Amino acid sequence: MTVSLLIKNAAQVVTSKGASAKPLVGEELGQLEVIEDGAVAVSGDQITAVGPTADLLKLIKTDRQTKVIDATGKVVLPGLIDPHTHVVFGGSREHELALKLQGVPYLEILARGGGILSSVEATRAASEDQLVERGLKYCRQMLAQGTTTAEAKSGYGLSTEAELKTLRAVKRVDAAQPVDLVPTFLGAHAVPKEYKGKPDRYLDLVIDEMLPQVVEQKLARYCDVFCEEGVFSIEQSRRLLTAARAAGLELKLHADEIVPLGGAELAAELGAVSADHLLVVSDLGIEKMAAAGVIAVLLPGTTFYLREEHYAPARKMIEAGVPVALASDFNPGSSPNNNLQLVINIACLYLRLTPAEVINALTINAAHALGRAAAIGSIEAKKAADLVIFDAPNYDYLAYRYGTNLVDTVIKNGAVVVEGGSVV
Ligand code: IZC
Ligand code: ZN
Repeated sequence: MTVSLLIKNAAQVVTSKGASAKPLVGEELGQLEVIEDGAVAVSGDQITAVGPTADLLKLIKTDRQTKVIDATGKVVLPGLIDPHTHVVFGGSREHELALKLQGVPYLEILARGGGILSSVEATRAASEDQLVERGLKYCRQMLAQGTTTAEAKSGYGLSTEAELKTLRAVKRVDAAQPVDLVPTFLGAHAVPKEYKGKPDRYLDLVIDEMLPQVVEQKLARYCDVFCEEGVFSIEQSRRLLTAARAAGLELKLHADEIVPLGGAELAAELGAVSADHLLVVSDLGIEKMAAAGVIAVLLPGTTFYLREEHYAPARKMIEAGVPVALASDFNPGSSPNNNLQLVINIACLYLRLTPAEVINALTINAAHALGRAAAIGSIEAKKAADLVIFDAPNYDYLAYRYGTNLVDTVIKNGAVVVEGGSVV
């Protein structure tokens, strides 16, 4: 078999194996296949073989067209997957940093009409083209940092027109650059100022007007809600998500981040794909998520940036059999970071995950959180050739170094899209 791309002599090729049908849980989360002096062969957009370099060289043929990458001293991983981002938005919120440093809580800034609502003003004011331009910039940054697939939520429009504009922008950004974006409708991200004090009236608009158009125009795969005190209650979240499910969307929730309302329990009740954040999840919520197979998408970068004292109880969830994934939560307020390498550091240091657990949580389990595990998330024959080569002698090194982009090469669908650390 003649291959179009060959990576050889890698210090390590690191991947989960055989976990494409179900996310990794419990002790499985810490299990990785590590191939020393490894190689990966790619034909077109697919991985065709993976194994020790010496074995692979016997198996495959190269010709003049084959691109050969010598990964001596480097580590090859599946492309990183970011299953929770708000990557398309207008404006930025650096002006809130001073308030934050004075100790004004996140929900208080929102209640004063700032926070999410300040990003809503800027997003409404931006044209679709301007949103696309900004989205492209952020995706280029993500790609250069090793992310090859990401979720992208709406939620800074909060009117029918501005939510549809955002989701159309997501679609255009997806089509115009290598990072694959999986779209999520988050019309229930906050109550816009026109509906202040009337959350149920606003939900009527989301359910009766926005949702049918989002579905009809095929602009989203998932529906999400910010289920939080002062934002949307359990009952309101249930009402929206039930309607979204009936309309054909799969479900995600911002759950139990600041106040323990029972978002995890609701996620299990409704058969959501994931419940995200979970800093203050209850023991019952953990139990129900494990039983229902709801993926916990943990966002420790946000906990860090909000300076919360307690991180999500990741070890407890893993021990209880909840499938755990990780994401950046890239957004203009609580997590203006789109580098998953920083999430690796924070997850190890503060969620107390091992580097192996973190890699699985950012690859195969993240792929499950986006319903894409049959196609991406591991280095296995027939999967899409989405790969990252890190300038690191072993995978522990990724958790050890921080603050430097260690990406050397990124391959998306078999094409080299980052080389020598720069987007090509
Ligand atoms: O813009 O603050 N938590 N949504 C829910 C966010 C944070 C994003 C933001
Ligand atoms: Zn979020």
